[in-house]
Amino acid sequence: MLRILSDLHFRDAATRLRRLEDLEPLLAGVDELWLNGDTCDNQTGMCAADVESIRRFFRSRVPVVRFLTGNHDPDISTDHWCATPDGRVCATHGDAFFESAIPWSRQRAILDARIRTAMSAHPELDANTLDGRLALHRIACTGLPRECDPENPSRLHRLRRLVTEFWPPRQPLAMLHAWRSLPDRIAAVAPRWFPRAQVVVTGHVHFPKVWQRGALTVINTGAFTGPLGAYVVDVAGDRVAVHRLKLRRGRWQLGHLVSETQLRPA
Ligand SMILES: [Mn+2]
Repeated sequence: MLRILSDLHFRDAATRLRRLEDLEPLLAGVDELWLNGDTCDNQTGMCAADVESIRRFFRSRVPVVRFLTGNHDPDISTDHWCATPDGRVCATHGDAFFESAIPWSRQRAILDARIRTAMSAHPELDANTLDGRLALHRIACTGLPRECDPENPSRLHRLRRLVTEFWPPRQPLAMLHAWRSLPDRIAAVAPRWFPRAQVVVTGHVHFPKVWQRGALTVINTGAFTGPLGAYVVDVAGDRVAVHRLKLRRGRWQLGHLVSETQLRPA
């Protein structure tokens, strides 16, 4: 069985994932695991050995682990998206569907400038292709310092973070707009970017939800931070199941079934 998780934001003061060991109930019996970006924030206060210990944790428990990059861990690997061998299920963190990568961010202007710089430095990267867009975003996000220290657990700092995320109000509005427009954005590029996909899985916007757009199912797995919680996606044979994740006695487990998709023959 293939399992897909995203946005663990491990070590972030705002994540509900306290210890990686708390994920163990979700790793038992899994043949392949895709961690679909923002597994951690490796651009702020994390050394290479810290990231390596995260990799080791998952690799010692699951036979095949793919660490897909996100905007907060843009160089955790060189895998920016992946697909099952038949191409019917595809996953990428989600920033590729937005020209500005993180349109709701306070750092959007800085990020836009960094993306433009990356485009002039790498004219061979075409922002209209999946690989080109993702490569440009990863170059722009690598080394981008955060405004706040994600690991600082003090109340005052977390309050400051909350303010930087929700003020000015343009930000929460842009976040809502990004979330609402996500399935249509994916449906618009899927024929070119994921031509055989029946299911596209993303994270990034931190709002868990399943949408149907014609024959395409779009799944957002939410996040371990924030109030809205997370989904997990399981692919076994022709069945794609989405469950809510719940924390029970400090351990992460499958909650109720949210949706089920039967894949058509490839
Ligand atoms: Mn995230």
